Amino acid sequence: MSEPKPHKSGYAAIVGKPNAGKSTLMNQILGTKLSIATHKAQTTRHQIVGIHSDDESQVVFLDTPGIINPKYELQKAMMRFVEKAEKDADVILFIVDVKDHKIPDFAFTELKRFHKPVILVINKIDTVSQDEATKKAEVLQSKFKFADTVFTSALQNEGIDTLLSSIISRLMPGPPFYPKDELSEHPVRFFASELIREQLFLQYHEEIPYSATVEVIQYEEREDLDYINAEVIVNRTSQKGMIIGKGGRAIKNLGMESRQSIEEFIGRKVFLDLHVKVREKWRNNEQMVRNLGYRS
Ligand SMILES: Nc1nc2c(ncn2[C@@H]2O[C@H](COP(=O)(O)OP(=O)(O)OP(=O)(O)O)[C@@H](O)[C@H]2O)c(=O)[nH]1
Ligand SMILES: [Mg+2]
Repeated sequence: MSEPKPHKSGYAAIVGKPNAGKSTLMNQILGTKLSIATHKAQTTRHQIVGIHSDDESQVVFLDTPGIINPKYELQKAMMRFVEKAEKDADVILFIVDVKDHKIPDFAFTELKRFHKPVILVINKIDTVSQDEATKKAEVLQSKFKFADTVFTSALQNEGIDTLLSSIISRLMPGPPFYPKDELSEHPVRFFASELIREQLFLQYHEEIPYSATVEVIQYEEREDLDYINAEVIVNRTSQKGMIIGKGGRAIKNLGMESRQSIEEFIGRKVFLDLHVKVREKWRNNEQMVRNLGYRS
């Protein structure tokens, strides 16, 4: 009789440029929408933990903000999350949009610092021919010694199983870090604030989503519903009016869509009390950025 395989566990950091599909990929692996994902770049601002378990393994995924050259304190905090995830990881997934021809050299310099196995994930293969995807991989392979290359469409669930096997094959034997039925470690109020932020990205334009953040002031599980009191915080007074909109129409819509998506996420009725507050230049203030939950 053959020996049973030892249980394996470890951390996998998902890194790459904004909009490469990191959050969509993690959601697809987990089979649930845990990390907000939109068509706009820089949607993710934190390190989002997503846990994939089966009988023989547990992979703790760390979704991260897209790698950028930070210009203000919020972006600096976002890059600290990326660095922390890379430090904590056993395996790094470097995800690239197959159509993105501008991968900066500093991305490879960063990867080299950690001396960890890096899997190249060529994503969005549904948008190009196979030939084009292969060529893209060859160009990137000439710049860094990847442990493996996997082709995926996070959106259409292609290549996901292959990627998972590649990650697990690189993990060491070890017990699970979390109970096997756990999907994440963030409190429900965090997800509520993220889902409101997702609606800010979907419903507002230009600087607004990038200037705003959301703070849940009160979260109360009542008998019949969850009561949530949340604040949308903006950078400048003029942005407050834009969030509210003519006759309060915009914020009404924001509240309605946010409530529905939170209800879908928690599977319970929600009462959402939403307000707007101005905190002058919060984005540029290290202390305020930290106090608003962006600390690693
Ligand atoms: N066609 C196609 N689109 C994809 C694929 N994966 C992700 N997308 C889309 O790309 C956009 C960005 O996806 P996200 O998952 O938010 O990307 P991200 O890398 O997490 O972005 P940031 O959090 O901003 O760094 C969304 O509109 C996704 O639907 C894919 O495989 N194919
Ligand atoms: Mg993301």
